[in-house]
Amino acid sequence: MIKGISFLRPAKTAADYGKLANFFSALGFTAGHGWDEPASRGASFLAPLANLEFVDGAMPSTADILVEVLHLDAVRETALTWLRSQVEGEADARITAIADTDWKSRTFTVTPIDGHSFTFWEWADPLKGKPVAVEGDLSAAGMRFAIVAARWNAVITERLLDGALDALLRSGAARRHIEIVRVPGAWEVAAAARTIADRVTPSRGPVDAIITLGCLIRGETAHYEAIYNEVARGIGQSQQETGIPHSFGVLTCETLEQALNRAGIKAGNKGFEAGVAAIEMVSLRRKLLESNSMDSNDREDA
Ligand code: DLZ
Repeated sequence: MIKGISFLRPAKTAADYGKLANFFSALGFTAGHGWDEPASRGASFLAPLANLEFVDGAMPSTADILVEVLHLDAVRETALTWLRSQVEGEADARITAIADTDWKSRTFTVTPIDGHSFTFWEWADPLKGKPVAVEGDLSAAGMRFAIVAARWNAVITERLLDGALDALLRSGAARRHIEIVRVPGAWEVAAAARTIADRVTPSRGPVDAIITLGCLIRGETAHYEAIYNEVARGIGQSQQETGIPHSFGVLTCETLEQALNRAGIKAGNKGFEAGVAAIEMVSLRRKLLESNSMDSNDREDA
C-alpha cells in the first residue's frame, strides 16, 4: 500500500536550511516530524494532498515543485512580506506577478533562496462550477485523540492500531496527544469510548475525537449479530450524545483471512481509514461550529 511521497531538497548551507524552513512556516505549512541526527537533519512540511506527476512535453512551470493553494493573492502577499524582511537587496525580483496559465489556473513563482524556486497556483475556478461544500481538512496538528482498541483478535487489532497511529502521526498529531486504551473485546469498546468522551479531569482535558478499533469474526463468534449490533449502537450513541466524533474501525468479517486483508494486507488498513476519518471530522466539526457562530453574528447584525 502506498502511504506517502517525500521530496528531498538538499540545502547548500545551514543558513539556507534555516531560511527555507522559516519561509514555509511563514506561509502556514504544517510542520512534520523531520529529524536531527549527527549525519544530517531534515525540516519536514506536510501537504494534505500530494501527487507524483510525470510530464511529457512542456513543463507547466519553471519550478519543479508546484504547491496548490486557496487564496493565491494572500499567499503571494505573505511571500512578498517574508522576502522583504528576510532577503537583502532585490527582494521583489525573487517573486513573479500572478499570471494566468493555459491550464485554467493562476500561478506565481518565488525563489526564497538561490537554487530553490517554488510555483504556487490555484484553479481559476476552484469549485469548478460545483456548489460550495464545507469539508474537513486532514491536518491533525494540535488535535487530541483517544484510540480504544479491543484485545480480542489482537493479530488484527494491533495492525489496525498501527494504521490509526500512522494516520494521526503523519498528519501532524503529537504522540503525547494520543491516548491508547485497550479493552478485552469489541463488546467493551463502546463503554470505554463513552467514559473517555464524558471525562474531564484536571489532568486530562477532553479529547477531540475517539477512534474505535476491534474485530469480530462471524465464523468464530457466537451471537455475532447481537454483539455487532450492540457495539455499533453503543459507539454511535456515544458520538451522538456527546458530540465528540467517534470513528468506526470495528471490522466485521466472515473469516480471519478477510480480516487480515482489511488490516493492511490487500484491502487497505481500516485503522488508517478510521484515523483519517477522525481527523476530518474534528476539522469539519470546528468549521461547522465556527460557521454557526457567524450565522448568529449575521442575525445580530440584521
Ligand atoms: C466472546 C467473544 C467472541 C466469541 N468473539 C469475539 C470477537 O470475535 N471479537 C471480539 O472483539 N470479541 C469477541 N468476544 C469477546 C467479547 O467482545 C467480550 O470481550 C467478552 O464477551 C467479555 O465481555
